[in-house]
Amino acid sequence: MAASFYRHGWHSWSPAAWHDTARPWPRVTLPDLIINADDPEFATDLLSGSGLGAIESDGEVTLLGALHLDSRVRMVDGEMIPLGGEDWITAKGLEEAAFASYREGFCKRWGTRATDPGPVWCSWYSFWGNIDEDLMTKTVADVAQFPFSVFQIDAGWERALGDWQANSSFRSGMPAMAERIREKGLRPGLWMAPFAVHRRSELADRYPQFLLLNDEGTPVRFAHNWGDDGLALDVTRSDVLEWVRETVASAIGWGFDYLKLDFLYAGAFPGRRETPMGREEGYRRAIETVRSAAGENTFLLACGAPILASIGLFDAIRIGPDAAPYWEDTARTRWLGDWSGPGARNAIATSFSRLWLQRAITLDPDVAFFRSRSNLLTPSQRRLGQDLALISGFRSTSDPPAWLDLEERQLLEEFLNDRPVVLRSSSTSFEVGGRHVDFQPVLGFEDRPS
Ligand code: 9PG
Repeated sequence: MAASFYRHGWHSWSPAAWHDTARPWPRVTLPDLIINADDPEFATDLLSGSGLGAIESDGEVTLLGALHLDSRVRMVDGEMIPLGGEDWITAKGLEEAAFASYREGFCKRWGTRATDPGPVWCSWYSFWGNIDEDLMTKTVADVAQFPFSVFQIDAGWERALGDWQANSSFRSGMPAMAERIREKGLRPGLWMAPFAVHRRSELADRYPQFLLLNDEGTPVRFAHNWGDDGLALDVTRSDVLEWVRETVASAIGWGFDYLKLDFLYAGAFPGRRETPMGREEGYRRAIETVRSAAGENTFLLACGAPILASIGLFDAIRIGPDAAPYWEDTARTRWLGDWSGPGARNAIATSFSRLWLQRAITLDPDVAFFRSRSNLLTPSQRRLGQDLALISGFRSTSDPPAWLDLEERQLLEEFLNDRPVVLRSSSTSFEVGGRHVDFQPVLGFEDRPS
């Protein structure tokens, strides 16, 4: 009898964890959360995973993994059943070795691309969508006092999903913003969601034919945010790919050569495609277009992205849900059963469970926090997030230096300069610069107490 099953969520925010098969996987209650949480085609298929599955019993791991895209592993009566495609490999042994051999097999087929961008400052987890050019200009000057490499502007600069032009908060335009970042010695980074479209955008209005439709012929909704429906592009259309190419090229033309591309799972959402093909196959072709429009020297970070289908083309990928300046939103996790929402615990748990992907692609566990201002995380919770960033090697924060007290500034400085020796000491713990860091207490997702 299998003791536990490694459940691999579909995209960045979808939960990944070892799960005791004797217990039911938490059931997601609200359909509106399901559409964000994981692959909607398998929303009710709780003990199944994207691309691979593994069983652990008495310390031995048996892994079943696909070398092609558009595949799934389902647990039935203690057995793993492969769904989709013919090209599977099985690996048996210690956990690390079994996952490494799958990763290597997968990368042989799809490539490897793991680039280190250096430390990143990102505007999301402090200013959220409330950014404007004065705030960003002032913050760049502060951030430049620290050894950051990238200054990345997150959501809030655009007119709408689909309308990728500066809104009225960035009156001088995005080229001027990129210039101000570069003048301070930082690499300009920008957030975009090239496969997502707001219902009320100009794009949806002008080119309704771009939208992915369901069987009833109405546009597919992949999320609901900022008071509007998020609709998906049909990325198998050549006119859509042409538009994607121009959109990415225009950001590069403005002077941004680090792009955080978000809500990418919209490009692989279920729907009726103009050119019938696998959802991930269509996604893969679309991100090939993105890479060719961006050029080889642009750093591309995938977010909200199908994990396996992104390997080899992106430089880095977010491997967990959004971090947050709080530990856990228990209403959403324990009571609704949705572990894909923002929260430090969700971010750490799922990101930790995807560390086996290291070396295939750079792994972004999301920002670490140093501030105590506007933050409910305790110092030890903050430390765990910082340590995970040091383990993954992708170091980022959204803390504005002006929010930090002296001690917090020193901690940030150390984090940015530090390259500690990282050694794995067990399946749930590491030695980070000689300190023992155990993630065991935060891993795994339990259903609400009955
Ligand atoms: C910007 C953010 C940040 C963040 C991303 C992504 O409404 N939603 O369901 C929803 C889900 C995720 C989300 C935002 C909204 O976060 O992960 O880093 O870039 O977008 O909007």
